[in-house]
Amino acid sequence: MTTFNKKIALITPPLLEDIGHHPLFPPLGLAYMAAVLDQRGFEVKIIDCPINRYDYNKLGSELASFEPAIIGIGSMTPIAEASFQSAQTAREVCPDAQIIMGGPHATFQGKDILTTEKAIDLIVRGEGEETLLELANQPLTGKKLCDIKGITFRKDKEIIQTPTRPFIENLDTLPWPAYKFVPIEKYWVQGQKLLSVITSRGCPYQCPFCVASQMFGQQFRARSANNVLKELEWLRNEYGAEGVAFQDDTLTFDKKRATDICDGMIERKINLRWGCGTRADVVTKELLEKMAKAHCDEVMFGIESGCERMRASLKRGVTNAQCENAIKWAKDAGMFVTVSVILGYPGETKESLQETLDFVRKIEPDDAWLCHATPFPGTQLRETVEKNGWKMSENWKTYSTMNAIFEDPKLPAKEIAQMRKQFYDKFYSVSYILRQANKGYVKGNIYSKIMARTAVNYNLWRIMSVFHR
Ligand code: B12
Ligand code: SF4
Repeated sequence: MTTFNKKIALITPPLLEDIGHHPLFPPLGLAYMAAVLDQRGFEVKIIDCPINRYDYNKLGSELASFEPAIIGIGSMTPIAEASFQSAQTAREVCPDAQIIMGGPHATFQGKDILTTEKAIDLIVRGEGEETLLELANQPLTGKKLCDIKGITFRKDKEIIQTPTRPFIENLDTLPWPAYKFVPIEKYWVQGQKLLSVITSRGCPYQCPFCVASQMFGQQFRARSANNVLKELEWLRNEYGAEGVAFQDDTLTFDKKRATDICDGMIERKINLRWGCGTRADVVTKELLEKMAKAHCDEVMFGIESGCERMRASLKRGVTNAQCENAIKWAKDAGMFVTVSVILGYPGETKESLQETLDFVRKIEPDDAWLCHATPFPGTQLRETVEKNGWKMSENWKTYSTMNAIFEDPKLPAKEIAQMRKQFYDKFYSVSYILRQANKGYVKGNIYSKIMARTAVNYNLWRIMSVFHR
């Protein structure tokens, strides 16, 4: 029988020091691939640098002692530089390993990455489970790289892109994420053990600022309610989860399935607090009430604009009235409601921006993410900015949605940033702090607790910056 090195390391790169950080969530994508590889007899190690506070030296020593045959690295655009640096570290300590990069950034930038990043051998595009397994099995099957779908690789001086791999049709066939390889005891939010779950992939909408449908397909592929409920019970019983964050793009796209999940959570007394994101046009009052009954205490709506003209450019197909209704229903049901908004999309004017900010103020969400329109690789937005010949940042670190990335000659980036700041200066008011403190400390909503503190810190920072001018 042929024996070969079956060790595979999967890496989330160390944190970049000079960019803002989100709360850390377990690396679901890596945990899914680890589960598939583990099931097929591979020896897997996830090196989760951010949560362990590993730097490149520690990453190097972890890799050197494991001696993997394959090293897989995840990538999101703002942390691309950390992924590249991780690849260099990996190449230094494991010169013979095959170094693979996957995730949303690599999927759309494969050719450029392979041109400049010599430490990286190969890119996996889109869904990784089946492709990585095929690559891992290569010593056994002898399959040539050009016969493996969904990859981009270097061959002599050429860069070869194989055909796109069909998406996994039945997500119930996937094993649940192998959290046993992740230090999940470290993923606590406000003293609550919060794990991530994803119940669907793919998005039928085509929002021009988003890569969801290019990454995971235009068809909404969903796990069955029963499969999801069993995973929730497993997370609670096996890992002591107290809450879960549903990472679906649009959890309630199929309202019947969402209702079945909620009914199951109630009937089976799953008792996990949870949050999710969705669109205002795929919820009803009844569904939101049921979600609250099933312990949903946070919902995020991508409303994107308050100006109907801009929302049409953003291809949202949702009206202000639908947004207002959904937010009211969710708040009435007792949930913490976040809205996300895109500022400065091509066609935006000072007036449309003001209309959006006024709309957000009017609907009074518990939190508002005001994101600068960001031309991520693979988006139609990037194509538009390129076609218009506008100045655009190529420094991936700036792609956090907190900064303007391109300069629309009709609406200076500086002006957008100023209006954004003015919005937050007013939004995090004393009455906001009192409202969130009441919802958080009296009624027990953890998101409100976090926001009460965030708003206090924001105001302290504003006061301090006056003295430091
Ligand atoms: C959870 C989440 C986060 C979490 C944590 C992410 C984490 N720990 O994985 C937080 C809150 C930190 C976050 C932040 C941001 N996020 Co985010 N996030 C998500 C979300 C909702 C789910 C990710 C997930 O778990 N997916 C499920 C798993 C199964 O998919 P996956 O992670 O992509 O992994 C699969 C493949 O990509 C591939 N793969 C991934 N890594 C690797 C590695 C190898 C070696 C291989 C072979 C394959 C492979 O195989 C995996 C299995 O199929 C996605 C949307 C989505 N539906 O995916 C957006 C998404 C990834 N985020 C996005 C964005 C824009 C951001 C932010 C920039 C902006 C923002 N305001 O939120 C910040 C940037 C953070 C930073 N500093 O880098 C974009 C990515 C765009 C891009 N080019 O990078 C996405 C795709 C949303 C979208 N539709 O536009 N995010
Ligand atoms: S923003 Fe949401 S609805 Fe639009 S394409 Fe992306 S995931 Fe789909």
